[in-house]
Amino acid sequence: MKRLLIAPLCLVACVAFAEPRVYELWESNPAPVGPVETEPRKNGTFPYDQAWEYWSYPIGNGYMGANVFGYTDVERVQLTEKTLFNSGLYGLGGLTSFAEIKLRFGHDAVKNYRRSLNLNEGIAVVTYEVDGVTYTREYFISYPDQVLVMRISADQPASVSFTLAPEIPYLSSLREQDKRTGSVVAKDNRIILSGSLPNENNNYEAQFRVLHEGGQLKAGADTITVSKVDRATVVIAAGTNYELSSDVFLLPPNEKLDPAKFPHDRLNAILDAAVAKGPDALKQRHLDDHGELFGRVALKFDSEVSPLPTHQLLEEYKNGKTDIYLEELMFHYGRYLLIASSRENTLPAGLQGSWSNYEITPWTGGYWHNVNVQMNYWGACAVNLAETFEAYINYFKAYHPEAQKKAAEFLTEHHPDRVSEEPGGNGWTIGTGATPYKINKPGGHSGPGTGGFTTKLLMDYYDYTLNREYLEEVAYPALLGMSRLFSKTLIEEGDHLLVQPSASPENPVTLEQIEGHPGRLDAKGRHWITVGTTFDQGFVWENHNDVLKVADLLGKNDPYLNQVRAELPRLDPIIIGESGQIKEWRQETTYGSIGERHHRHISHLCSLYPGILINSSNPEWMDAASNTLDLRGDLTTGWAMAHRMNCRARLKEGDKAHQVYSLFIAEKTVPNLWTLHPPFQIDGNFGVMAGVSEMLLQSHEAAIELLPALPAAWSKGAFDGLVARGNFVVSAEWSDNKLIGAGVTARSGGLCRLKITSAKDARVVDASGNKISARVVGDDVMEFNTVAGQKVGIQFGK
Ligand code: FUC
Repeated sequence: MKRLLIAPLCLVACVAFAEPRVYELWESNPAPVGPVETEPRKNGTFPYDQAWEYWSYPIGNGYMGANVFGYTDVERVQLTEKTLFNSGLYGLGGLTSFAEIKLRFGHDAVKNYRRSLNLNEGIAVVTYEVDGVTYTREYFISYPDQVLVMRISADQPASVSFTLAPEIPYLSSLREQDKRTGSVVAKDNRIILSGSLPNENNNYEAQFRVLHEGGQLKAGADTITVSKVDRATVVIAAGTNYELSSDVFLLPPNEKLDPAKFPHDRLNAILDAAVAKGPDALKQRHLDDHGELFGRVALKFDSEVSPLPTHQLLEEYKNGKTDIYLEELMFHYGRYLLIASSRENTLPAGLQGSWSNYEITPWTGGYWHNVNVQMNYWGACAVNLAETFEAYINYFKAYHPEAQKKAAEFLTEHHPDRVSEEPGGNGWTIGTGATPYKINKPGGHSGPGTGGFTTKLLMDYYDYTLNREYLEEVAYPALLGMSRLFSKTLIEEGDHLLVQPSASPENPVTLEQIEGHPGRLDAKGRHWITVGTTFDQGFVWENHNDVLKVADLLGKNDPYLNQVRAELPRLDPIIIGESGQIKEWRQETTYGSIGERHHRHISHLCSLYPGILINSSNPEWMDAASNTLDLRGDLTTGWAMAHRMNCRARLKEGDKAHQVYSLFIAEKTVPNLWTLHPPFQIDGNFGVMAGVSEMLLQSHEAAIELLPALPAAWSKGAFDGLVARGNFVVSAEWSDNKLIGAGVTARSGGLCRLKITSAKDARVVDASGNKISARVVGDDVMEFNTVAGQKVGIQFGK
C-alpha cells in the first residue's frame, strides 16, 4: 500500500505523518441478526433491516456495493448494483437489492473473533478460531477489475470448507409490476444468477467463479461446495442491461432499455479477465487503486487510536466522553465511502451511496436535487478526490437533453409567452427527484433554484481543477443554459427581478402565515408557491455571477450576457428581517412568521454555503446568517445538521461548527458509522466530511484561508493533501490553536494568496529552504507567484 504523502518538502507535519495511521472500524462480534420489519413503512419503504443499516460493513467500487455481516455459521453478503431499478416510489422508480450471497461455514462456538473494515485498504476482514484453526476472510470490490472478491483462508492446510449459495432477493414481490423472475444455476466452478425485472426491462446477472487451492470443489444445482481446500477465492461480476445515455432519459418508460439485451457477454469478459489475473494480483491492483486515492489526504488531531471496538467508541461519545479520534475517523470514513460509491465511469453516489438491501429503497435511493446529491459532492474536490465527481459530470451530460426539454415544459406551464423555439434557447432545468432513468422539472415544494444548486458543483469542479477543456465544453454551456432558464422566470417587482414560481424547499407554511401575500399553496396544501424566495434568488445570483466569471475567462461575448449583467444587481437576494435573521421569504417579518422555526432545510443559507454571496466582505449578512442558525437550532435530521456545520465553518465559527458535528456524531451515527436522516442517507457522512475540510481550509473568498474555523477542541493537529481552489494542494500544522507551518504544492501554478494570522511574521521558502519573494497584503494575506509543480513552505520564527 502506498504511503500517505509526506507534507511538501517535509517542511511541516513530517512527524505527524511519518507513519500513516491505519483507520479501521472493528467489532469483536458478528453483526447481530435483525430486527427486520415485515410491514412496509408509511412511505412505502420495505423492509427495514436494522442489522444491515447499523452493523454491516460497506465495501464498493462505485458500480456496485456490498454489505458484509461477518457471520460464522452462514455468512451474509448483500449485493447492490446501482442500475437495478424497480417501480420504487413517487413514479420515479427505485433502487432495489441485487443479490444475497450466503456462505455456509457451519462454524459456531468460535474464539478470538474479529471483523473490521480497513479504510486505508478498502478491505473488510473477518477472522476467528475454531478447533484450533484460525480462519480469515477478506472482502473487497475492485474498481480496476470490476469484481467483488472474497478470499477465504486458514492458517492450516486443507481446512477451508464451505458452500457458496447466492440467492435472488424479493422473488415474491410486494407489487405485481415488480415481480422479478430469475434463477440460480451452478455448473463446475461457476454459478450464474440471472433474471429480469419488468419495470425498466432490466435484465440482470451476476456470475460467480470459485477458485480453490487443494481440496475439492463440487457444484450442486444452485450452489458450489468446496471441501478441505487450503484457500478459496470467489470472484463475482454483476450488472444489468442499463447503459448511461441521453436516450435513457429521453425515451418513455418501457423503451429506456432494450429487453433483448443481456449483460452476459460483458460480465463473462470481466470475470475471465479478473480470473486470469489471479487472486493475488486482483488484491494488489485493488490496493494500488484504492490506496492511491485514500492516501492522498492525511489529517490527524492530537488523538490516539482508540483501543475500543467502534460501537463502544461511539457509545462513549454519545455518553459525553468525546474522543476526538472518532471525529477524525468520521472524516476519513467519508473519504472512504466516497471512493467506494463514486468513480470516474460509474453512476454518481445516490442517496444511499452504492448500498441498498431494500426491495423498496427509501426515497428511491436516487439523486435528490434540493440538497442531497449536491451534499454528496460538496467536499469531493477539497479532499483531493475530484475524479469522484466525474461520475456526476457524466450523469449530467447524459440527462442534459432531457433537462432542456424539461425547461421548455416548465416555461410552457409558467411563462408560455417566453418559450423559445431556438434549440437550447430555454436553457435547462432539473427538479428535486431524479434517478439513473429519469429526471423531473421543478415543482411543488422546491423552486427552480435546484438547478443553480447543481451548477454550483459544476463551477466548483473547475475552480478546484482548473480544467479548461471541461470549462469550455461542460461548465460554460451548463451555466449559460441555467442562466437562460433563470432569466425567463424573472418578473419585475418595483426595481427588483423575482423568480416566479418560487418555493423554499420543503419548509411548510400555514394559510394564516401567507394570507395577503402573492402565490398559492401546492397540491398538498403544505408548501407555498410564491415569488422570489431567498433560495431561488440566491441561486440565480450565484449562477449569473459564475457565468459572467467564466465568460471572462474564456473570452466569450454572447450578447445574452449583457442581459445577465443587467439582471444581476436587481436580484436583491439577501434581506435581513426584524429578528436580525436572513429572511427565507421576502414577505417574512420576524423570524418564524412564515414557515417552521426549526425546519431541517436551511435553503436561505445556501448563499452562505455552498454559495459565496454571503461572505466576510459583508459582516452584516454574516451576523444575520449566524443569528438565523442560532434561531433554527442544531438538532435536526442528519444531512441538515451537516449543512449547518458547513455554514458555521463559513461563518468562521469553529466552536459552533464543532458543536454541531459533535451532536451529529452523538445523535445521528450508528455503529458502522453510517449516518441517519433517519433512515440511513449517505449525504450526512459526506456532508460532515466536507464540513471538517471547510473548518480547516477555505478558498471561496479572495485568498486561501488556513484554519479558518478551528475549534478549541482541535487545538493541535496537522493535515496534508487538502485542495484549495486554484488547484493548490495544502498542508498545515498547528499547535495551541495557532498555525506553526504550512506547505503548498501548486499543481497548476499561478498567483497563490494565503490568508494566515501573523502573515508578516511568516516567510515563504523553496524546496531548498531558500526564502522566496512574497508580498504581505494587509495584516493577514501573503501572496507569491508559483509555477506548475512548485512546492513551497511557509515558516515562522527563526
Ligand atoms: C429531501 C429532504 C428529505 C430527504 C429527501 C431524500 O427531500 O427534504 O428530508 O432527505 O430529500
